[in-house]
Amino acid sequence: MSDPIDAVVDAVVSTVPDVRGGLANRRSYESGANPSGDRQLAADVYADELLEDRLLGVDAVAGYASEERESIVRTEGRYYVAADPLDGSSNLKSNNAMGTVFGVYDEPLPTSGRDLLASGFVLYGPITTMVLARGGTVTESVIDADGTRRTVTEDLTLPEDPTVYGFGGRVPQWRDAFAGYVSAVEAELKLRYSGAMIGDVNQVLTYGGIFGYPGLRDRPEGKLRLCFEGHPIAHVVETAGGASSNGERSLLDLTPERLHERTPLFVGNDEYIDRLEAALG
Ligand code: P6P
Repeated sequence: MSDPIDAVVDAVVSTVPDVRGGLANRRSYESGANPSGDRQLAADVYADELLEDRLLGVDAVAGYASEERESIVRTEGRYYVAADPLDGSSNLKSNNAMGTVFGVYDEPLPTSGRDLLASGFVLYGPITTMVLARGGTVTESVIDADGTRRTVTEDLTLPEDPTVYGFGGRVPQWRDAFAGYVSAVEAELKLRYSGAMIGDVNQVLTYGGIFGYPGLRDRPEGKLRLCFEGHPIAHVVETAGGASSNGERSLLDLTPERLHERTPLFVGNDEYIDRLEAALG
């Protein structure tokens, strides 16, 4: 019998050729919005429907939760998958990177990030890659046009000499303590911010540094969703030897009360996370 987590990951991989091939003609906005109030592109809906179809076809999957859907689709199974089907889809109009974020939880959602068994993301960049964290290690693969997955990096770890930073939100909305922290960081690192979390997180995984979307004056909870973005990305970066935080503690120690709950989100080298928590403390 095949490993059930492998079957979940393979189901995500099986959507890649269709999603990548379907982007060019799905750049229009749908009439509706997602549960977070974000406008939905046709590509968001398409990727979400593909993921639901493929993941619910896996016997081990008991539920599929999506950033694009109000509630969880439940079935018989063991594991619960949360996905942001197309993180950064607003980049489609400007032809910049975006991708799919997913987490495989051992408990019904919403639940603690410590219940993650695997997490990862598919990055639709100049090439298509998957970064996967499971079993205490992070692997990077290339996914070819025919859906073949080829490992290119084993035991991926954050570089010890950080290079890049990127923070979301409008600067006037940054709280004073955070703005002061950024003043120090920008004197040490190079700005890399693309508007798609996983593109920016992949820069941090590649070059070292820190990415974040802080709590803002007018939006103290920040923008990014804990279950669909915070937990999976924190699990990847912490497995790669880095750290995560909501400004106080690891994102993995947080349990959302609501499925679409937002959180301030920071991931990167532990030196920068430690300094952030000291600055906001
Ligand atoms: P802003 C994309 O919409 C997203 O959810 C993340 O992928 C990204 O990091 C952030 O929002 C970008 O937000 O406010 O810079 O457009």
